[in-house]
Amino acid sequence: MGEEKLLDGVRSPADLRALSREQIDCIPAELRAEILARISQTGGHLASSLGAVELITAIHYVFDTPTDRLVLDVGHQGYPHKMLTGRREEFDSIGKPGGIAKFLRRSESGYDHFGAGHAGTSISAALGMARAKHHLGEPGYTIALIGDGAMTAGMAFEAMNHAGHLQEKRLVVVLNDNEMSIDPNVGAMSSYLSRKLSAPMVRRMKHWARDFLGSLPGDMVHWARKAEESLKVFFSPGLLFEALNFKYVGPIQGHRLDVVLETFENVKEMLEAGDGPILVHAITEKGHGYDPAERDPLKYHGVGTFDVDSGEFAPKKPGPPSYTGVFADALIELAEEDERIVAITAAMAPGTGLDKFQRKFPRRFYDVGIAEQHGVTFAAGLATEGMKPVAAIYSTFLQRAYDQVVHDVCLQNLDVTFALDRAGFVGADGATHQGLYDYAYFRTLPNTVVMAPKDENELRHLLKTAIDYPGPAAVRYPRGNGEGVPLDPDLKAIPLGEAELLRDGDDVAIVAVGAVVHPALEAAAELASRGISAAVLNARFVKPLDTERILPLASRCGAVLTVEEHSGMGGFGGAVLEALAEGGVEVPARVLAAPDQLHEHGTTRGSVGLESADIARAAEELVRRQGSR
Ligand SMILES: Cc1ncc(C[n+]2csc(CCOP(=O)(O)OP(=O)(O)O)c2C)c(N)n1
Repeated sequence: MGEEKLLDGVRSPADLRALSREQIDCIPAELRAEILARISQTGGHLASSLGAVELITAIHYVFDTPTDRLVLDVGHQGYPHKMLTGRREEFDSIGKPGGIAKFLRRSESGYDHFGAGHAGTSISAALGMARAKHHLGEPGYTIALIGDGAMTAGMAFEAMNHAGHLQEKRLVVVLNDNEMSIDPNVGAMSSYLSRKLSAPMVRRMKHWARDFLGSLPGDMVHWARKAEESLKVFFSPGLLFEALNFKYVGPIQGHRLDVVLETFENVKEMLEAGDGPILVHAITEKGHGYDPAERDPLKYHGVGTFDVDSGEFAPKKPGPPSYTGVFADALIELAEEDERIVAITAAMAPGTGLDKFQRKFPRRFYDVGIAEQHGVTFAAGLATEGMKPVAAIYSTFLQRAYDQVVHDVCLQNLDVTFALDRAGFVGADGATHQGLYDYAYFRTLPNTVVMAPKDENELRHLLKTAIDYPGPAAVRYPRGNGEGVPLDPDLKAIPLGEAELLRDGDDVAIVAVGAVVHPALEAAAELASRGISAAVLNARFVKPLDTERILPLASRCGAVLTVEEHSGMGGFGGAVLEALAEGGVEVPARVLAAPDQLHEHGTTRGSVGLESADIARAAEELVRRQGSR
């Protein structure tokens, strides 16, 4: 029998609010122990959740959730929230098919008011909720909890600007400032925020200034006030927010539960007195309360399974190099040859492999913060002057910068290379992170070249192809390990739009692109054993499409099956169907792709019918259909 915990009696925030002030003091330690015990078994976001324990506990204790809305930014820090809102028992299933999500979904709980996974959305959403309550005449405040990393997202400022303009009385923004994004945060804003003194010192300073002003003769007061303002600008980060019409509260020590509780009680009183919008600035430590994570918060941002006592991760199974690693090495090789190549990441240096590039070429590396939109237009600006920028951004996060891709890069036909990591299914991260829309969002744009390699070796060549191409080019590749194929020593550009016939056949043409080409080859081998002769064409290019190879092959085989790890709508298969229609090739055709639905965490190629056996089955059906015509 384990020790009895107060947390056992907390099934909802109402249970939490029934605890006394003495009792609530035990909750943070219990939550941390629980998060460690659970996440060490399943993997998940650790350091951010450990760092937000007191803030989340205090918000639920002081505010009347869910009437008061707590909106978490990104949602990766939300495990204490999930535990306090009745989902503690479900942590065994986090990130697994059918289980609770690693991020936030409205469908999961009445306490999750806004789905999240991408950064920077919380203030806009919370402001919208506050206005809705206003329009509907409903009670309640809205509280956005946002990290200093997410605060670097442009839309967070758009929302602050709007909230300040509206002087929204029901809105509280809690800035969880640990000076970290996934790794150290970047930007002038970040250094501005960290120019802080401890709260008591700031308070002492303000008192001193007030006493001093009171003692001055009238005409000197004006100048002294100016001096006080300058001092405040220098010592307190609040003025920036005050300029945006927010009442600034802080900085407070975000791991002192007593301080945090008292602050939120005061904030609630301010709200009741009509004193919003309010920004609470809390200083926290990423990974707080767990030594290994405090020492190396980057390592413990998102974890696999690990041993709590030693902090050691389960050993990785040896395997082929990751696509990310192969991309980074190829980019370094290319950059050694061409000084115009610079690399851009939006707060994802380790995730995209660009940390390696940064170590090699620190002056040719830019981390723009969680600012994909700015990152893309910044790349466009670099390109106008003859540089060759490579923006390495996850497929899912580039969605944020779509107009910048269209308006700033493609319409001006600028020489920007987009390296889209994590394309396809992403495993436990789920619906918010699936990379399933990039062919669609790129192939509709004039001037673009859109590519996907069949394996890590081809990635090297397609990266060179993209960088050599003097206009916008995107190359997308999946999460995880490559196929284990040998890597060619030299990089060579592939002629634009040239597909590759990997296996000839007569009965059906399987035209595949990206990481599903190898499964397509396996399917063809399987079909051969059943007496069906399938050709396999590795398209490599989604745009321009190799119609010179695809159309004759389709005509000759009399049936076409396209395969891609992308949404069927607007994807590669659609492009092939368009080309068949345009070319007057009338043969049975089918598109194998991700179906038009949400793909939650744990979705795999297998679960949506994109494995080799599914490809073989679909090809066989087509051949039968063709035979019965
Ligand atoms: C638009 C977007 N870009 C990138 C990411 C990847 N990402 C997830 S968490 C994170 C860092 C967030 O830092 P912060 O908000 O300070 O929270 P902390 O983890 O430090 O508590 C990043 C870059 C994302 N979720 N959304």
